[in-house]
This record gives sequence, structure tokens and C-alpha cells, in this order.
Amino acid sequence: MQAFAEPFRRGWQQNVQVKSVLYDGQSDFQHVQVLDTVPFGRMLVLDDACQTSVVDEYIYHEMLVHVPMMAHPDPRRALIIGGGDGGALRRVLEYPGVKATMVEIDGDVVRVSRELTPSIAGDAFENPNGELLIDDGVKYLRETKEHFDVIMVDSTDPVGPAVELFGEAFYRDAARAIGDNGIIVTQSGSPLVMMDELVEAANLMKRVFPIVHTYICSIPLYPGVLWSFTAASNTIDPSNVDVNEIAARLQRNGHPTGWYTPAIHKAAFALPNFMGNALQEKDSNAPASLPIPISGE
Ligand code: AG3
Repeated sequence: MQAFAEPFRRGWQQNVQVKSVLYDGQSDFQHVQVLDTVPFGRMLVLDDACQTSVVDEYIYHEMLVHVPMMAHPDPRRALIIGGGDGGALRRVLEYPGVKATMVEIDGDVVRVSRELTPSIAGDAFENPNGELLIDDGVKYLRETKEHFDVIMVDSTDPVGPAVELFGEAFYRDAARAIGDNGIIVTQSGSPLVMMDELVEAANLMKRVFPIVHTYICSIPLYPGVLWSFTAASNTIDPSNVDVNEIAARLQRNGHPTGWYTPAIHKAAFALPNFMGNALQEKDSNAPASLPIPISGE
């Protein structure tokens, strides 16, 4: 049987068995593949980086979407940058009364995902509360006059087409669009094998926003498995929302989750000591920790 592995990162590599290649093409922006794999079922790969799979997509999408959406007291307008597979849009549209705009740069990713991994988006692309724009998210955010309560950056890693989504200019445009009562979350990579990129993203966000917190979960598909997101806001501290309030909001949402719970929301912000040190988010007097656990080229 064939196998697929992302390129080594710091000498680390994960390998999956591939039953068949369902799509392999070059879009205007990147190399797009959909593989049918033994452990993860159908899986989207962009420029050799695993993006999502039908088996574990819920972990990433629930943590990207529910953490900021539940932290906001009354979200009505949401913006997703990237997210071509539709998994984030689907979770956002679960919230009653929310209207969402999704700006994905690569129409091929949407087309291929709708055709080959339809379970990820569910009926999100047909939902009248959702608007899909095939456009450059950086340009969109620079030019929009709209206010958004929650912005979610569902991008690839900070290389290739996504690099500007991790820049200071982008965060300043985001700050304008969310104003005083909004929140922005970005996926920020693996603390184990992409620590430099994570620290850089968090530091840039700290130049723009007074409140910046990184939170974590485990995503089996991604290199390093331990994964991070970073949330920022002028006024809302997503790490400090009452669990009973989250439980009530979750009940109003009414959709089942596989990973996210009120306790997970709180716990996700508790960082391992090595991360707290690197991100200067230490919440204890524990002595300085060992270096990043994974080293290498
Ligand atoms: N986007 C973030 C995936 C990053 C994974 N990185 C990697 N495999 N090197 C996920 C898109 C899902 N909507």
C-alpha cells in the first residue's frame, strides 16, 4: 500500500497509509490533493501539508470556532479567512442568528472539498446565512468597511499563499474590523515543531492587541500532534469566561460536539510550562523549563 508523509519538520515525520488518490491537481495557488487514507479516511493536502480529514476535522474546527464564538457575549457577524473545506463555516452557522462571510483565496479547494469531502461542510455552503467569496482575505480585510464580532483565520501554515495572514498589517486591519467588542483567532501551528512561528505570531498580535492568549489541543493529523491557536481582542478575554455561561451558550447552540466542552474551553488555555515561558504567559512561579521538546534541522 502507498504511504503519504509531510516533509520532515525538525526531524519529525508522520506517515499514513493511502488507499487511493482521489484528486491531484495544481490550482492557481497550490498543489491540491485529496487522499483516501486508512487512519483518517479522506484527507485534504495542500502543498504537501495535511489540512484536514473527515475523521478528525471536528477537533480543529470546534476549537477554532467555538472558543471565540462562545467567548463573545453576542456574536452576530463572523468572518472566516480561508477555510475552503467548509468545516469552520459549518460550525459558525450552528449559532442562531449569526451571519458569516467566508473569504477563501482558492476556488479549487472549495470545489474539490464540496465534491470529495462533503461531510466536512455539511450543508454550510447552501445555508443562506453564509456568504462565500473567492478572494484574497488580506485584501478583503484591508478594504472592508464592515464590523465583525468574530474573525477566524483558518489558514495553511505561515508559508506560501498564507504568509501575509500572519503579518502585522493584517492584524491591524483585523483590529479595525473587530473594534472594541470583537475577537480574532488564528491557527498558530504546532508548539512542538513550529515553536518559532507560533511565538512570532503571538508577539506580532501583542503589538496590536492588549489581550492575546494561546490555547491548545491535540490534532492527530498534524505534525507534532499538539496544536495551537492564538486569540486576540481589545476587551474580551476568552480564557476567562465563566464555565456555566459557556454551558448555557452551548445548550442554546444545540449542536453536538466531539471535542469541545465548557471544561475543555477553560483547560485549553492552561499552557505547558515550556510554552508559557516561550510566550511569556506563565501563570505560576514554576522555574524556567527545559527547551522546546523537539529539536532538529
Ligand atoms: N488549516 C491549518 C492546517 C495546518 C496544518 N499544518 C500542517 N499540516 N503542516 C486547516 C484547514 C482546515 N480547515
